[in-house]
Amino acid sequence: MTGLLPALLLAVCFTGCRTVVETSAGTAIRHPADGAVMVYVPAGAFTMGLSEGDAGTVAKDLGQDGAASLWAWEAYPKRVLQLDGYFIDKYEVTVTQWQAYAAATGAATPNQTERHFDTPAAPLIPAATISWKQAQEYAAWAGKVLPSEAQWEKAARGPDGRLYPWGNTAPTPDRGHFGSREKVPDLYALVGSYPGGASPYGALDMLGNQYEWTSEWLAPYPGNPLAYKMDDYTPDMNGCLRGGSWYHGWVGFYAAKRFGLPPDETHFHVGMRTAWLPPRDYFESAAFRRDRAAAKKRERQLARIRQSLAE
Ligand SMILES: [Ca+2]
Repeated sequence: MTGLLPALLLAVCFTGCRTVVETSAGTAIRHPADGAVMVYVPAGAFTMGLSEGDAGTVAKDLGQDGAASLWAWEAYPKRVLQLDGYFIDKYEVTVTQWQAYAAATGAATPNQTERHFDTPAAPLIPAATISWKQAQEYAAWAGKVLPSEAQWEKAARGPDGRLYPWGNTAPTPDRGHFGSREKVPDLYALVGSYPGGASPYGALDMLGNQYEWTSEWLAPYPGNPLAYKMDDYTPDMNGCLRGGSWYHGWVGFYAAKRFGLPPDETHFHVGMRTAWLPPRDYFESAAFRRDRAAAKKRERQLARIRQSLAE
């Protein structure tokens, strides 16, 4: 059967030898429900979390005194997990997407988002001031989910245990909306402004710009020898966010970074992105071909918008 499939499709044999057809890493689609460009993260193993050695390296890279300054104990231990394949938004959810959602459902519009509805930059402005519940409701409306922590982290760092989306070199200003170690930026950036920070799947702004809600409560990972350090703020007290933010600066710009906020709390540097598990047979369907073509078209539109804003 493999020989009959288009080149982009791969037949993969998993446990029990159920043959699953999927596409290659980073293949982009446009999701028909919310118009998001999404990239594919293939099934398979990835390395999650940090060793204490990794944490020391990250602390040095980020100019921090040590792993404790990063609260890096939240990311212990380092281990290998298996995940099914999924799509994840290439960009943080934007004001234009939130506007369509609000128009379709009557959902509340965060003030910070509403202010930007009419600007030409709206398709590139990250939606902000979103609570955990609002993020969950948006994802459900689109027929998607918030990424689990593992899905978020694999999308950010790929299968090979790298510390940052681009590899193992310290963050630099071309990799994300980081500001400097001495001064954070004054505001978010337009989504996708830092192609040099792309993850192995092409996802952008995984580090920096807005914080991104996951589907999970912040809790110690199984086997964490320093789990007691999280006793005061876990379990089921804080929803977990990922990726650091432009406002919180250089303590958060590593792929394994975790952060928590109470479910009802949000801030101007809190946004989201969604994940989607395609139905069985999606990759052999006309819908897949349609969504892939739509992604190419949408990327050209976004490039034109970006260019016109720069002129
Ligand atoms: Ca982000």
